Amino acid sequence: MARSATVTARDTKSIATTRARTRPATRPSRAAAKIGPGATPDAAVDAASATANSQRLIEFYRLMLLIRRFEERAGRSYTSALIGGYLHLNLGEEAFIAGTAGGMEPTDYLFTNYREHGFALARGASPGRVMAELYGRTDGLSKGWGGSMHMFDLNHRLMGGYGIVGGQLPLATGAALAIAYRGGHEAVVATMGDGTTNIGAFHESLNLAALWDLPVVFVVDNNELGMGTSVERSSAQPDLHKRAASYKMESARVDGLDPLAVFEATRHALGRARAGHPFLLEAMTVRLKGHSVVDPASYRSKGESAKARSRDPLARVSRRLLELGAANEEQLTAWESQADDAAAAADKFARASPLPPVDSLFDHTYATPVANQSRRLPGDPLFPVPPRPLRTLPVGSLPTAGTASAVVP
Ligand SMILES: Cc1ncc(C[n+]2csc(CCOP(=O)(O)OP(=O)(O)O)c2C)c(N)n1
Ligand SMILES: [Mg+2]
Repeated sequence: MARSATVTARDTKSIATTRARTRPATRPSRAAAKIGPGATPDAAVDAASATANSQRLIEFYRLMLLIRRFEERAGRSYTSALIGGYLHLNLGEEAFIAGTAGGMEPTDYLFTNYREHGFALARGASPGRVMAELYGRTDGLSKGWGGSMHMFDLNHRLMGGYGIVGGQLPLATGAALAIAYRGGHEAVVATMGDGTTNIGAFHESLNLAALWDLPVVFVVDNNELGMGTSVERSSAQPDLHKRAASYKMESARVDGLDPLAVFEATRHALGRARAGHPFLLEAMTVRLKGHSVVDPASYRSKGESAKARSRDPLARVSRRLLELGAANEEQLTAWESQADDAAAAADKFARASPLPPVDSLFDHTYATPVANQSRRLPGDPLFPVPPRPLRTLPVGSLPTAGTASAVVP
């Protein structure tokens, strides 16, 4: 499939213009209406929590902007053939990521899939190191060995980054089992796509987590599409959170376009998990572009694509900030350009980072050297493996059928 059929400069621009230029609503917020003469003590509490929520919403929005600008820039570099391999972007899932990561504690562990750049940023990895990983450079989060789908950052307890659909789920369940043995406050969050709920590992993991009361929250990012197949066409029970019932597991569905709702839901689910009740959370998100950057998403009608664009979470949150009076147009514009600058700086850092030396290509393939095996792949033209000396056998020495084996190595 030709890359030219993917994210064009015009396309990215249309996504980049995420902020609907709406007027601030004249209607005051619920909490603001309660302040002033006649306000009750409860109103003061309400107002304080409204302020805290506005502050949190601003932080989430700025993170969402960073993810959006980062992803758009990565998409451009990919279509310019500066980034190789696959590239799956988080365009449309920014609110979900901000809320999920925001609801976790720094000591919690996150296992996710190949659509994870935003999660790496949200967990606190430097944008430059995340971008350098996409470029396959030594300063990358996985030293350039992992690329887009395999980001690891132990410092921020980001445990990958997996290209095999559902591959992260048994590992996350195992990590939760280790925590259960060890004791303590930590918990595990395992995110996945909607299509992943039809993989065997999903059911095996939920079953064991429920049987053993593990501190794990399974989070489904329901962007309504596997690669190109809708949930309705692929899942007999399209209300995916209801699948938890098979395992007597608690579950909920949340609006994945609302970062505060996702934040609250994640905190609640993690609270339950820490108390030994694993949880299945389903967040309804949207995928603004194709499955990966090379997918023109021609299986979606124009109407469906337009509907997806109308659900852009950035436009929603910026509108809400204006309505709440938590930000004005100038602030929104300033935050946009700060996010632009951060993505540009990440790109510059990545391009300046050296490529790993060629002879380190197979380093870290094995945790420990495997006995009697070359570290290089046999037949690899870069690292020729010395041919094995051929043994010529004297005539008549070959074993005949039925005789004890004279094994010829
Ligand atoms: C075991 C396995 N089967 C198939 C694939 C190919 N594949 C990659 S992503 C994907 C769709 C997954 O959809 P979903 O879980 O909804 O995640 P999304 O990409 O929408 O985030 C498939 C089938 C794979 N990587 N691994
Ligand atoms: Mg999906």
